[in-house]
Amino acid sequence: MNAATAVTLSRRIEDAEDVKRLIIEKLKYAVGKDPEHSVRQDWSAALILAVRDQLVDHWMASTRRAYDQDQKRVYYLSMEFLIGRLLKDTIINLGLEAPVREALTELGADYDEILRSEPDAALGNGGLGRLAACFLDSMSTLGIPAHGYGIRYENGLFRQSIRDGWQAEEPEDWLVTGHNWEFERPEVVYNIPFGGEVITTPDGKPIWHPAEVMLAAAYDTPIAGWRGRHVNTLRLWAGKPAKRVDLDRFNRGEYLSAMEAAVRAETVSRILYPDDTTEEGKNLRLRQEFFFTSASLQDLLRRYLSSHDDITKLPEKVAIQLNDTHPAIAVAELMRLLVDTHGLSMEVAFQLTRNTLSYTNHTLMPEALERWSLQLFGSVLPRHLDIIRWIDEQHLRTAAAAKRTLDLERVRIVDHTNGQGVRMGHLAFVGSHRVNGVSALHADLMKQTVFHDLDSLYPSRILGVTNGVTPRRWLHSCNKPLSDLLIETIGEDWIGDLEAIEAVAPYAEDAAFRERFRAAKHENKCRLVTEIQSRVGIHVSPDAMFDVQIKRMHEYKRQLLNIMEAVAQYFAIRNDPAADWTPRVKIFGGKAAPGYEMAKLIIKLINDVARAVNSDPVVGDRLKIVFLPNYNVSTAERIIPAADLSEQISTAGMEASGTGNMKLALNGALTIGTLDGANVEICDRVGRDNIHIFGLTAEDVANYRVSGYDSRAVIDGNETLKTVLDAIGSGVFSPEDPNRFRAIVDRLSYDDYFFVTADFAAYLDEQRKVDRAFMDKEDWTRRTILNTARVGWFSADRAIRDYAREIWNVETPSAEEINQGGQ
Ligand code: KOT
Repeated sequence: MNAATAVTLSRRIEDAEDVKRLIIEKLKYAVGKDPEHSVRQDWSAALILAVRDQLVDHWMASTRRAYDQDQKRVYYLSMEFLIGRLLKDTIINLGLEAPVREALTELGADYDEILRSEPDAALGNGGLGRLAACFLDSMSTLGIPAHGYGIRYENGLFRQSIRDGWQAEEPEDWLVTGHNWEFERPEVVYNIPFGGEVITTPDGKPIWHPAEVMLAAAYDTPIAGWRGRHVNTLRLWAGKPAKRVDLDRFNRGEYLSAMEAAVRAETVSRILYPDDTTEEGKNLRLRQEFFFTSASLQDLLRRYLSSHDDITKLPEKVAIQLNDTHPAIAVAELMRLLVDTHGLSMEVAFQLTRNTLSYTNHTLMPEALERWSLQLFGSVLPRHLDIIRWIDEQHLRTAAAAKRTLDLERVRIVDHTNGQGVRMGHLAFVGSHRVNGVSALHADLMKQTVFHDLDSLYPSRILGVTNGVTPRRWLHSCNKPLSDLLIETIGEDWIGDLEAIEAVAPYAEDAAFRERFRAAKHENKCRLVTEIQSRVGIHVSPDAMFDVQIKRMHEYKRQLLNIMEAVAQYFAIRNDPAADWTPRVKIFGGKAAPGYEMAKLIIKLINDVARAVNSDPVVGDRLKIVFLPNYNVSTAERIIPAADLSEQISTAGMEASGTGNMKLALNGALTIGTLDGANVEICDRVGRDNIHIFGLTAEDVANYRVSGYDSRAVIDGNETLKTVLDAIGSGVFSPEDPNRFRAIVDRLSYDDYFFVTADFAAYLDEQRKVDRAFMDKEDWTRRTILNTARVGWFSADRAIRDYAREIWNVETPSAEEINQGGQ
């Protein structure tokens, strides 16, 4: 045994004694604290460092294997990674929960408290960022050599508090207590040029003379998958100045301006844009996108060239996935690097680029489709604008040669018509060999709408890869009562192969099992009752139905429809308190973009209605309304296991997929939803009897958009709807400011773009069916078990296998191999 192995062995955890020894060692020698005087923060740091050590050998082995076997690598470029806390998941993935718990108890520390003290890394806004995090987990689980590339934001998504019912925002400083998972890589830095001009040499070669060059510095977080055998890297880039201080200026006493370049460079990774539909702060946003994309491409090319000498074989060994258009500049940047740095021709570079890149679209909402003005684009990335014009010319030739009547202006990447701009969706499409939607319906709508012409030019480029979620975090780790019951009943194969969860379906007919399934749900509900009491001071009963809508606040997601139903129900209860009501707790959680006034007003409406309902003694436990502040990954992990009803009520055609819908169904909640996004496929799998579908279809909505929709007539024809809107609009819930919600009622009356009034009656009908169904405890439980049993297909592992097969051309092990411990 050589010295190196000896060190390795001494760090391996076999039992609680090892854990104790390692934690104490970390406390003393890494955190620098005497155990006697250590606070929770120190214990947390020590535990993370000790657990992180467990990953290192597997991490290095994974890297070595990729090199030795010359495996194809996958690079997932994403502006957002909503990873949340890592400690509990990593401990569970490594199978270390029992010894860690025991060790901490013996050391007099509280395991759960320590887990809670880890900051929730919110480097993302919502679904898109959380999907990226689930995909990292699955790529590690499947042993795919992969890197996530993103930005190491100093401030993640803002912290939300509710003041007097209104959303207030404060900066989130997750890095202040130190990110103990990461390894700084001071040696991995790249130049990132910006601005300036392109000058063509006498022999016709364009040379970019940037006005400014900053640095991108790498920070690595190891990401372990199930059983921890394979460990991948999340590499996040921080902006650094090429020169920290301008000494000349400093010596002249100009202290602030001496730091100017440093501040400018660091600004690029300062904050995550809190808006998940519109682009703001355009210049900085464009710089952010280029910054992390360029650093990532330079890094992966360096890695490729360190073991290959033929750059033209790049697509055989590298697949790059663009998570929406935020990294779409990769098309031009990869071309630039191949042509300007590696000397390839434009034609060859374009072939390689297209064969390497692929693009995932996450929304068709017009305001979210990125588009940069030519003026801005040319001033920040002049060389890229030239390259994009070249690509556009080639593309236009393809279009002109196609035997179809096409409006050529509409398919161009560079829009020469209204306002002139670069269409990033078009750029990503033209520069990719595969373009995917995130549900079957969404992929269809891509072909029918935004990408209709491009689809006809490049047929079979578009495909659907329905999203999925990791069963490790979203069942096994967040819902111990249910996970334990499942393991006892059907074993633990489902953790690494979620489709195996189908084996629990027959138990839906077993009364004793149903009882235990209900008991698990009840335990989770009791935990949430305590949290609701302590965080917002509302007492709710665990026997009531927990009706949950947790997601970003957006008009298309229609939290408004939900709260309007609550108002209708409130009035009905007041009218007839003695009737046989099904007790309900409506639970909301979600952040509104700070500049999105309507979404913020809807938060206020929810809280104003909650105040009236919760304090009305006539109502009592029949209806309670709770808005839980600062919804994030960790709160989701506590709410989802406790949910009975999952609200997935977006305007049909607008939610690309949804992933909360999958997590909630997996944890035994029934869905009330529209036929939108992945709800359609959830319905197909759980069966029409085990889901509550209502409302317009995407086709209905599209037809109304053409023929016109008259919400006034609908309101006039529905007494309940009229009463609800009159009450909201006249200040029944805001007596101190009767006109507060006028804008909401006006919008619904004159321009109900999200079809809230159109779906109102159907939604209320379906909710009453849900009420009746919930009263039949045995049948309700039977249906919830079937939901859990039948949504195994919505595993992120399945989604990643689809990407690997259909897009990346990468092999994955079979489910049996995963469960038997192979790679
Ligand atoms: C935000 C800005 C621009 C483009 C897309 C987005 C976006 C889309 N952010 N989150 N999404 C959601 O992505 C999820 C994962 O695919 C979907 O499940 C969800 O329906 C999208 O709204």
